Amino acid sequence: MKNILIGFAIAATGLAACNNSSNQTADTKQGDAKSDTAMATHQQVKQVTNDTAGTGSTPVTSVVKFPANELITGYLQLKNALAKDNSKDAAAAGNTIVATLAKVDIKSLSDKQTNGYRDIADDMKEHGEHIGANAGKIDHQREHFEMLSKDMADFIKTFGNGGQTLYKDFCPMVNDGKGAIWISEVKEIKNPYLGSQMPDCGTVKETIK
Ligand SMILES: [Cu+2]
Repeated sequence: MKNILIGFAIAATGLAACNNSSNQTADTKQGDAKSDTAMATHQQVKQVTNDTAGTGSTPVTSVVKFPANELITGYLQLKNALAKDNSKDAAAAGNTIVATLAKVDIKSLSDKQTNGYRDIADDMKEHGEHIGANAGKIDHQREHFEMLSKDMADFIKTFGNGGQTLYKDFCPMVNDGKGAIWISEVKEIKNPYLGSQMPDCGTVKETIK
């Protein structure tokens, strides 16, 4: 009887692997330390925007024009291309992300924002460039996408979701068994790491409204 129970336990663990078990450490690890600063920066963004709008004396051109939406859109295009195993479109989206980052007028951000942004943007740029330069090497693109997705999650925490509901998804089967997250605009799972091999592997871990 004991053996049977152990057998069940093992089977249950195996099944849970594609669902929810292994990522809890990942989420908690990433969470608390960062969220305080992230929230603070986010508040700051709002405040600055309001101030600028309020003073009236500020010329329209100096209003913070931060392409948060464009960056998110570029990332989502990349994510969808990878989910379709389309390395060429993924490369194009990687280049779009790099081009969008180049448009950011860093002088329009406050010092505090600039620091938060620089860390994320430098990293994003590097991954965008590698993805753009590696059409035809989808495995390599996916490695960079894994790191870019963490940047994107940080970016959204800091600068918001651009007004659209987003989902933070997790697949425990990739990244040498460590699992990986991605950001999606649809609730349905479409795995960008495994593509057609296992399109629906993963779960929604967080809804970002
Ligand atoms: Cu690379």
